[in-house]
Amino acid sequence: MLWDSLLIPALVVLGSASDGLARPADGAHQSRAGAACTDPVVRKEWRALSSEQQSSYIDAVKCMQSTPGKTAEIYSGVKSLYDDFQALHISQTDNIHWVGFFLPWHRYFLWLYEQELKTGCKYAGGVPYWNWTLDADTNAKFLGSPVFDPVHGFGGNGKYVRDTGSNTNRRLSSSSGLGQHIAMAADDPSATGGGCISDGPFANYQVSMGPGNSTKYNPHCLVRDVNPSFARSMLGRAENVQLLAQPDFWHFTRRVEGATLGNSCHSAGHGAVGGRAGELTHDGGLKDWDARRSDIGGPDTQFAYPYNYFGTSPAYKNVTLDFEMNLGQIGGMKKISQAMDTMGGEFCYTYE
Ligand SMILES: [Cu+2]
Repeated sequence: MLWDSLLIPALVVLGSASDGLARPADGAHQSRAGAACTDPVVRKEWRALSSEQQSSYIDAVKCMQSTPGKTAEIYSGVKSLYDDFQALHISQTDNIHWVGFFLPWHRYFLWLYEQELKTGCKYAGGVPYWNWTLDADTNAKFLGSPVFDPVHGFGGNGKYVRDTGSNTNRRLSSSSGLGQHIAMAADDPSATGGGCISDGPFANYQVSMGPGNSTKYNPHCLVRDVNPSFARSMLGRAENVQLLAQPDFWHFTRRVEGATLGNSCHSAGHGAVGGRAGELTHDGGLKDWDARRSDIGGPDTQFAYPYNYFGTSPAYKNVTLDFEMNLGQIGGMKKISQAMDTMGGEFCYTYE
């Protein structure tokens, strides 16, 4: 299982430093459509990076957060390049989850973010990812994950806030079903934080938009609410084995998102870290490659069959490889077929 971690609105994105990755100066590793991808960018697990590489990545994220964005005329909340991506995700939130293109959309989204790190913040290399199965064995281990390290990571938990039942810090106050879904976990009595974070490189970061689906400017502190019990339930090795045992893409993506809006590694990624807001995506591997690269399935409409979250008959079609995904002003329209191969089309990256 290859994991990449993208924590969009209020958290931080794991991406990478490339100091240790020798790349041709001419950028030949970048695949253009039709060009062979012979020297892919390597996305590495956070703890596989040197401390210099970790710092280099954190610096690049801070650069994204302090460089003017490109979509401020469309979204009043956009103040930075980082906000461009928050706004893009917010604007698409109710279209891109519990659909057949959940994973390819987020794959493209993360790749666009990786490209902006390079072009906007002089950063080369791949976004790091978080293999949370290494941390989800025990509560102590999860709370002590290197990802939360205040010096060599993204900083730790928010201050503890008692859940009074109306505390918005403990509830992802979204109007969508997704928000309600995550709130189930965020109300868990084993939640340990919920308040503004107070350490690490993003302690004073002001989140520009949200909570929920608003793209209006609403600066507020960055909140985390680490929930190790929730993490252990869906982010451990046992669930990973189950994910990889799925027979095809459709079964796999349903399990990633939660087939009946129950817990899943997707919701656990939100609920075990974010509290009020957070986002995680995954690149998965199932069958042999030839079968996998053309295997897609699921509805084009959020919460349509088999989820039927709002009833049994929303109008929908099943997606095919020709389905066009909306990556907004940053990425435009992309066919699912363009997102099936991390070393084909515009993509040229791999994981280790
Ligand atoms: Cu998402």
